[in-house]
Amino acid sequence: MSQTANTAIDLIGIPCDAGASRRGCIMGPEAMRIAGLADVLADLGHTVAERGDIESGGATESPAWQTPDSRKAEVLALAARSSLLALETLQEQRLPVFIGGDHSLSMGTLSGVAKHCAAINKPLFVLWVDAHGDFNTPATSETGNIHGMPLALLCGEPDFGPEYSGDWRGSVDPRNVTVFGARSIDRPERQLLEQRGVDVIDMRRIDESGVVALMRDVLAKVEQADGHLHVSLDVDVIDPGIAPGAGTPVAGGLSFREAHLVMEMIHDSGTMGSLDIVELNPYLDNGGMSARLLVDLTASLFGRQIMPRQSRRLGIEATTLGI
Ligand code: HAR
Ligand code: MN
Ligand code: MN
Repeated sequence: MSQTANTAIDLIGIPCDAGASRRGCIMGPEAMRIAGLADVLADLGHTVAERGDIESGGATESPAWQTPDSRKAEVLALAARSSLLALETLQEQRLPVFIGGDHSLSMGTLSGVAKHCAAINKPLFVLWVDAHGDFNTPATSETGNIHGMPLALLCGEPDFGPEYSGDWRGSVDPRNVTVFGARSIDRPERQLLEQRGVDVIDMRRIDESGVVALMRDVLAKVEQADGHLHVSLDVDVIDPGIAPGAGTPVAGGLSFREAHLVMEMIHDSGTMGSLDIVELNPYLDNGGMSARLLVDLTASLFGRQIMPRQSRRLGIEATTLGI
């Protein structure tokens, strides 16, 4: 399934911050609603269902009072529910948009997506758009924060103890993963990413080659394999100057137009079948600035265009398709 005109989209909030060290991204789903996400997508001609929030358990208690074990348990319980919901939504031919919440939620969403892809025999590709690699393990992490680990767990790293067992473990092939926009990767994390064959498109490569050439290669692989593309969009990939609502900001991120261009190219490829929007921290945001930017980026992902243009794939005017 892809996001052609009139896609059935389910908006699913996953309010959690137990995977992060700074609180606040539990408010991310509500901020995205206030910034108008549903209306913007409906205005593009899509059929949008607001599915509300996944029950997040004990997240109201301050993590400072919680033990690392109880936070871990909370992350894992939420992942189990998210995984089921991802699978169910895709089985119903709807495109799930998961709104976080910290990035640990992707172990749940992606494992459900992976199950769906396995059932319909479609190769799964992951585009992890993030300042970070999120490829730490409990053995390599300097912070112990689970939002820095989901990709490693999904890609089957053995360093995770039995308490991490679940469908997510090893459900993603690291050779089908691209990290895009990276500029903060811990040393042992870098080694693992290299060893497992993850393609890390760091900011230097983006500076040197530009978004277009790099994204064309990424998307061509998915198109050739007729794959399902899962996009996991971490707000901190964008430069903190224009997206301050991030708990772990890193200087030197994607510009406004670079970020939009990535989204526009994904849309035009017609390959995206599921999406996470994560790490928005409204508590740190500047009057909704980052939330609004994320809503606009999502609009680009779902077909908003400055001017109508030739569809690269079909070779006909996009306007005649109503997109
Ligand atoms: N690499 C650091 C760690 O493991 C920072 C991870 C920050 N992660 C996110 N998601 N904000 O990308 O703690
Ligand atoms: Mn992340
Ligand atoms: Mn990040």
